[in-house]
Amino acid sequence: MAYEVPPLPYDYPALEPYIDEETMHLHHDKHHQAYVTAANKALEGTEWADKPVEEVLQNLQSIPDDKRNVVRNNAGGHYNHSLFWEWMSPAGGGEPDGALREALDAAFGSVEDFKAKVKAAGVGQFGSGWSWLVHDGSGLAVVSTPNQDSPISDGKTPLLGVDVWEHAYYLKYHNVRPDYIDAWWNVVNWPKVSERFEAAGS
Ligand code: MN3
Repeated sequence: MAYEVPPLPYDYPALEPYIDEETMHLHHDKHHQAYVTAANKALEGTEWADKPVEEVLQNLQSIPDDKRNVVRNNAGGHYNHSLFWEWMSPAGGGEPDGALREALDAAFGSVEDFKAKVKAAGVGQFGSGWSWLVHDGSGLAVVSTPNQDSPISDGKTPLLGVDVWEHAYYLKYHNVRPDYIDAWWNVVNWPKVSERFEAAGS
């Protein structure tokens, strides 16, 4: 079945004032839709057309040469954004707790240190990309990727990701990516991060 943009799990203005309504409309309805449309077009008629997007991204080397880049970018865009909407919530913010908090403290020293690392990776990503908390099979790590490259293609499980493409913040934060990342923590859906952390078998 062709991919579809999942509905937002909250209303477009729900993340105000941190993420503005117009950005959410453009980001979800236009940008995410464009990735889905292009991914479906590229995969149509191939053996990968009906595969879960995770499986496609874990097997990019098997995608036909003439389609690999467009699939990497657009199936990646679909997967990353489908998660991104769920990593935010109008009830978000605050602090992680439970096993996730213990693991963040153990891996990074403190939640504050962890946030600083995610911010540094996001600010340091030249051009478009993402900053991530991943489980890399042995433990937690913060990594960045360019474009729509997803950690899942490198055998890592993304537990949390912040989109640092200009389309994610430019209307409200203009060129000031660090302010966007600082504000973004106010909408982070920690229970969703915990759920993925526990599912990663940590
Ligand atoms: Mn985006």
